Amino acid sequence: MLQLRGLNIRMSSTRGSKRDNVKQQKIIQTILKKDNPKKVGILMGSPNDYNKMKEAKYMLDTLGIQNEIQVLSAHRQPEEVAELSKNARENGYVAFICGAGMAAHLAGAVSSHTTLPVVGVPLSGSALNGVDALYATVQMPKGIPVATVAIDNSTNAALLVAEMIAITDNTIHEKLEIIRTKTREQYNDIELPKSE
Ligand code: C2R
Repeated sequence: MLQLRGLNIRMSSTRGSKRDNVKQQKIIQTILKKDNPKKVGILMGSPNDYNKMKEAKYMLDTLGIQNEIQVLSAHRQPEEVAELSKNARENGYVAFICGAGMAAHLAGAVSSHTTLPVVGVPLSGSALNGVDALYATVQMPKGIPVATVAIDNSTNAALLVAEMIAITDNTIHEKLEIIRTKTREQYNDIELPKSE
């Protein structure tokens, strides 16, 4: 007997038809999913970062990967960042994408509290055009890793996280292959203007 949130599910072993067993497995999987939904956390340091970070959400949605996007600043809300990242695994997160501009501390702060993968997106918009955030995000000390993508490229952050998930998820793997083929085909037929 499997017990989940007060529900008792009888596991049929040798008795019961194959169809019943498949049905039962599906019910169990649905309950497990509900109890522990796997999701990617998309965090950004300011609401002003949303236009750049929404691209990550768009890509994850396209791939059918559950995600949650929210504003959370390590500088302005250090305790909330710690709370979220310390309990992330138990709350169903599988990875984080953190976008921040200027003195970008967010991705590193999240990574310091969890061993889940963290991808940092350095954001432009400052007087230093994102180079400040790039250096801050990429230059993590040994032991606290942050995978850093190009300035403002939150799409690549989503693709990178999807590739991690695809190591054990064949459906996501197939979708990634389709996207990759489409990207290649887009560049195969480009005609340049003829020179005089
Ligand atoms: P405001 O526009 O809200 O003043 O923010 C944000 O990501 C944003 O790009 C200006 C910039 O500050 C960044 N910020 C960080 C962090 N929190 C906010 N880099 C952090 O915790 O790293």
